[in-house]
Amino acid sequence: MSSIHSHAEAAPLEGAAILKTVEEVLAATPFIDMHTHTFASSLGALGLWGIDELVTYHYCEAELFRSSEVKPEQYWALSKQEKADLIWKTLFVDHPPVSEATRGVVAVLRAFGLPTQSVDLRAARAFFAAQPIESHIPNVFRLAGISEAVMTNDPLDPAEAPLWKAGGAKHPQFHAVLRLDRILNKWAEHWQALAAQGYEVDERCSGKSTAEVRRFLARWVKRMDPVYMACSLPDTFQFPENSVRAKLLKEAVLPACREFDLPMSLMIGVRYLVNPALRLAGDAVGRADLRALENILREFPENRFLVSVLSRENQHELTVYARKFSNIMLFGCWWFLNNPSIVEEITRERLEMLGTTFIPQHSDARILEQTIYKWRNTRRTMAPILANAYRLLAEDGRPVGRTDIEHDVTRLFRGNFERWTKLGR
Ligand code: FIX
Ligand code: ZN
Repeated sequence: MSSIHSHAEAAPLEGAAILKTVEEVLAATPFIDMHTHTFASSLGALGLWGIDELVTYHYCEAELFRSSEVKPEQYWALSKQEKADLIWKTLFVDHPPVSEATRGVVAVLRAFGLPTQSVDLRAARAFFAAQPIESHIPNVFRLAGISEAVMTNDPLDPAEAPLWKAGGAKHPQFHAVLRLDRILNKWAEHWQALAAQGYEVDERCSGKSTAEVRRFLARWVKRMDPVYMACSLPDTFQFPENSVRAKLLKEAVLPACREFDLPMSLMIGVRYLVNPALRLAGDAVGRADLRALENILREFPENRFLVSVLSRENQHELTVYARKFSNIMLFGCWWFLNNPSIVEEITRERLEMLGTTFIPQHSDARILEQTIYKWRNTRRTMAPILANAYRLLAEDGRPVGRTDIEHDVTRLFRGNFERWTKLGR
């Protein structure tokens, strides 16, 4: 990254010019979307896209049950199109779509020049049905202002694993991640899947089990070439702990991350399926005891961690931990935090306490076109936050130029992730 000193003096920015320049630089910088649930087209039907998927996003499903008399069991019995029609009528026709999730669908329709106030989804369905996915993906990424997306890939997913064994997903705009929730959080349910593949593991994770899990991870690192390993963790997560999860983290996953020089992503604070009837929409949030994270950061200084925490109440102490340990990179305003009012609060605090040494956001898109509105929202929220920081810096006596802004925006939305992973090497 070039030195910033030469240009700033040349063209110090003042007043409205600061915000205008920040907006221009945010718009012109292609971001790396470092956590999504989107998939390269070579992974086929795993990748969700189009209007029916957008409208039946689990965020919208959660909101449907607040506005409709329909019961979850009745809803799940409907076809995908019937579900989408019901949600469209309930959340977009019967009521103005003012929530973040419903506004997002409107923003996607407008991005493609589609009507946003139709009584039905016929026009949108016809449009998306006419899009060849091979050209649609780069077009969506262009509209979203991202150069590449990082997937979430589960080596024990019966629908996904065979696709990787058959050749996987070589695509310049998609990077893989080895997602380990089934192994770390649900060992009792999934150890047999490893045993069935010839790994000498057992339910109590004894004997050769951790070494065999390392062998399994090494096999999948070679197969997927991931940019990091990842796991979401409950709000009750503890470390150290007398548990299979803690043992696997310590003896298999973190050593494998060191062996392959990969960061480990810890996404902490989920209360899984507090309402199982809502399926994917049934998870909630809980405040976590971040001393578990403190212990991990201290005990494994040779490991790099990408960390996102779900609870708003945990954010300040999390940011303080990032000042204490240089092996943690904070990322994103995850899931229930991905609302402009909360993103603003968290991002201001991080900027004040960490400068530009964090990754402000990821989209967590489950449907391809969601990247468009999620990054549009992020750019819209980030601009005044960064402009305010530069205004204060200029007032304090250090003029700010366009190069400073380009430097920081690139660092926040590309450089930090590239440095933390091997993407930059
Ligand atoms: O664990 C995760 O990666 C979460 O992002 C998802 O499980 C969650 O369902 C989601 O879609 C959040 O936006
Ligand atoms: Zn996610």
